[in-house]
Formats: sequence, structure tokens, C-alpha cells
Amino acid sequence: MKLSLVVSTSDAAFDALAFKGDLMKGVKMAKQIGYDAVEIAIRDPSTVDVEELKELLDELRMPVAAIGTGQAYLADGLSITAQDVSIRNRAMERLKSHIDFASIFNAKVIIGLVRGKRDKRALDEVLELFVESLKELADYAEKKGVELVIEPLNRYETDFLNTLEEVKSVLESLDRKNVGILADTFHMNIEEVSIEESITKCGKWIKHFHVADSNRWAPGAGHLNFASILKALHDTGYDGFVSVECLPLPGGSEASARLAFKTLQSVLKEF
Ligand code: LER
Ligand code: MN
Repeated sequence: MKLSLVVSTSDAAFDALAFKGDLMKGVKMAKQIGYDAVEIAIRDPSTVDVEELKELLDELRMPVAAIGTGQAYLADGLSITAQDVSIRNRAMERLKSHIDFASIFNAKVIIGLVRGKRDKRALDEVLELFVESLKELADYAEKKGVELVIEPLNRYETDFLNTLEEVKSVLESLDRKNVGILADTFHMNIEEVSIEESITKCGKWIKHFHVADSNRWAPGAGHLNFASILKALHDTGYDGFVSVECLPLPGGSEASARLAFKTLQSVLKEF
């Protein structure tokens, strides 16, 4: 397993990002601390200078673990389950542009907040829209060699697909090989009965992993047991990135990214 740090383009609305504001600065800082890769949260790929970014990443030999898409929902209100078909279509177009972007960097694309909310609609009705949209995106991504990861989110951020098991059952019926689960310790700490048992049960579907401590501060600043969580993940055969997505706490962006790195590295060296 390798360590990645979430960095963001300058117009980030989501605040659980260690390096919000200056993408290039964030990438350089991640490299300097010792991270193996970055994950980039992007509202709209058309706002990013791809050439400049690619040049820097090539120079630093930093791969891109994944592309986050939640800002398309938070800042622009786009959702792939929106009742309004024009919003849904715009969400699909935006995510296809995220997939195009990801294909350049050999990165996965995250479907988290951009799935939207039920907002009092029947679960079946919303899941039907979700599956229809997801199949279209998975087929588009397949042609580009890109994998999608669905992130179970806690109940305070969305009102469907909150647990790993719920996402797993959607994926079992989807019949698409390039879609998996993104498990995030912050959300699991709220929603799962046992973080370790859920990881073990859904292990074969986990294709990406986010870490923050219980308070969404850097790993090491709360009360999650990363030794047993990462051991459970390791035992599933997972060999992907462990990506730090935390608030810039304690001590700001750099201090929190350093603490996260130190905490996780000391756990991972045992495997
Ligand atoms: C994103 O990865 C996440 O964890 C959410 O809480 C917000 O998008
Ligand atoms: Mn996350």
C-alpha cells in the first residue's frame, strides 16, 4: 500500500482537504513530505491547466491516485440522480469530462457527493436513476481504461448508500468490472458497526481508500485504531493507495499532512 494526499484546485468548496487553494503548491508539498501520490479534487476539469499539471507531476514522478468530483455537487449543484433531467445531463457531461481528465493521468474517478440526495423520494426510484447513470458512466470509462469508485458517505452528507454493504449490493447487480468501492474511515466511523469487519466483508470490492481520524483531523489526532484498520485492509489483499483526506488540523495544512504521513507510515511499515 502506498500513501497519497488529497489536494485541490483553487476553487474548492469542500473543506476536508489538506491542501486547498494552490494545486501546484499542494503537489510539491506532498512530494516533499514523502507521499507517493496525490489525489486531486476538481470541480470542473476545464478550469485546470492539464499541460502545466502533467509537466509538474512528471517532473516530480508523482502519480495521481484518484480524481475527486464532490465539488461539482457542492459548488454547482450537479447530481446524477437529480429529478430535473437537465441537471442530471449536466452532471453526466461533467463526470465524463472528469473521466477524460482521469484517463490522461491513469487515475480513478470518485462518485461521492455527486450521486445527490433522495430528498424524500422513494429509495427504489433514486437507486434506479443512480444505476442507470452509473452504467452509462462505467461504459464510457471502460472505453477510456478508467475505473470508478463509489464512496459510501455518512448520513449527514447524503441520505442513501451510507454503508459499504449498501454499495456492495448495488455493485453486485451492476455487472460492470470497472466499478468498485471507495471506503473512507471518517464515514465508516459513523456508519459501520465495525470498521474492520466491514472492510473484511467487502474487501474484494474496495478499490480506493480514504483516511482521516475520528474527528476528521489527521490520522494520529483522534481515536481511530489505524493499526487494526489497515491490517484488515491489508489482509483483503488490497494493494492500492491509502489517501489522506482530512481537515487541515491540527496545526494547518502542512503540519496535519506531516502528522498523517508519520502515523500511517509507522503502521504500514509493519506489513
Ligand atoms: C469525499 O471523499 C468525502 O469523503 C465526502 O465527505 C465529501 O465529498
Ligand atoms: Mn472521502
